[in-house]
Amino acid sequence: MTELTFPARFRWGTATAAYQIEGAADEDGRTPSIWDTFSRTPGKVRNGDTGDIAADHYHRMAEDVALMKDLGVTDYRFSVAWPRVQPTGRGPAVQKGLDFYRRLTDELLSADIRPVLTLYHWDLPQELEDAGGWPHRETAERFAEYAGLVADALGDRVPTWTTLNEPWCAAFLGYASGVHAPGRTDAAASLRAAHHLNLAHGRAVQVLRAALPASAEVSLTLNLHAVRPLSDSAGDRDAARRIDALGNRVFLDPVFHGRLPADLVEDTAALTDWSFVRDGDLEVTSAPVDSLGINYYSPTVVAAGTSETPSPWPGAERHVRFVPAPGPRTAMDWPVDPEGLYGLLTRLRDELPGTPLMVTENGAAYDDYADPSGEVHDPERVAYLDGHLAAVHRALADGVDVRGYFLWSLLDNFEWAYGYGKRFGIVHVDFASQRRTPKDSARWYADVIARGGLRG
Ligand code: GBH
Repeated sequence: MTELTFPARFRWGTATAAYQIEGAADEDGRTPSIWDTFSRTPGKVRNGDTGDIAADHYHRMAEDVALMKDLGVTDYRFSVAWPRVQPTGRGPAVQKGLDFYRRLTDELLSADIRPVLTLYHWDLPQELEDAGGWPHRETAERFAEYAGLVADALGDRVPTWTTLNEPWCAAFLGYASGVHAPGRTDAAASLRAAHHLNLAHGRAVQVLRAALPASAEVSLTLNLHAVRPLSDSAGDRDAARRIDALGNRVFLDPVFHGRLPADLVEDTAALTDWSFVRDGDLEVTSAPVDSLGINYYSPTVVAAGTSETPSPWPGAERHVRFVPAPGPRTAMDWPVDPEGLYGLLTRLRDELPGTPLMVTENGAAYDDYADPSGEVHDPERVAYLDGHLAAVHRALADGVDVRGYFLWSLLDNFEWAYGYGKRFGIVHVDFASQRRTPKDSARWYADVIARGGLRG
């Protein structure tokens, strides 16, 4: 079989997020974020797990960078914990918090790994939630100020900046279905949150452009939904249109086209008149970015019907039924379907010509097996990753400008509402001893990077 070779300059990365790996929740001036509050609230996270210690990355950062160096990755995508840098979400930066990220980026640069920094991966300072959170307009301005603090401190050493990770999850899992922090179930508030996240992104882009060197790349990451109607019926196609609006265009249109999707405004009219979108906002949300990051795990199949409330799909509950996609499943029970990734990439090639794309997350949770010698085997994860990278290769061959791929995740970590029970790492973490053991998938990825492609 022929090898699937990737472009010589393709970026091969791994990804993590602050709250999922760092631990040290009360150290060096860090105060609670909404995820500390949420995870410490009984019943919110499986098994009562919290990020208090997580993978203890705050104290093991150098060891973790060394692991990546062994893998041969070219890039590392991490997030900065807002409550470490600006604990109350207001006022000056905490030097010790910034120092950690300065040491991390220096360690990466000396390992010849490019730092890709995300400003917000869901850990809003609790004080800002107490003041109203993302449904409150001022939070966007607070975020822009925080972005400026981080840019002033790290702008000389970080080449790639991402404003938000998955605002869909922040808005709709956080404020509509309530399965993520802060756990609110207010459909109308979640739509305000979505707009204010777009506004926060745009304001941060403006601040970053002013603070960073001209060579810096500024981006955002969306968890886009590969939506498919169950059948070609008008009702099923309408369901797919609604979920495309609420899952994709609610962010893509304001950010890339400076407009709100007209059908979304109509679909949600019973919840809001969207008057929180003020004159000039859509110019801010569409401040030009240098690329778009896409996180993809599994496809979404929908049909005409109804779904349970509270749901993360405000206004769609009486029109849309979610249909389990066929085929194999991961340990999250998410369907495995690389075609969904291929479909998203080719769609974006057509809809956003000239915008370079990055797969900023892709990966899978599986139970892995340690053999008596201590080696950790995860054949399903290798198959999942191989299939999805083959889809990326096919997209490249079809003219999609995909610049890189970040595997989620480097380490087993705190999987949000699922706690430590779900493992996405290519490096196993024993959470009692904090021992790291690269899995078979880590060796497989190192081999892919070394040969610059798949064995075909
Ligand atoms: C990402 O979110 C996060 O950025 C990351 O922190 C996290 O650890 C990682 O993924 C793994 O979860 O109902 O079966 O159709 C993922 C966002 C949104 C993806 C909900 C799966 C539902 C799948 N997820 N979606 S399904």
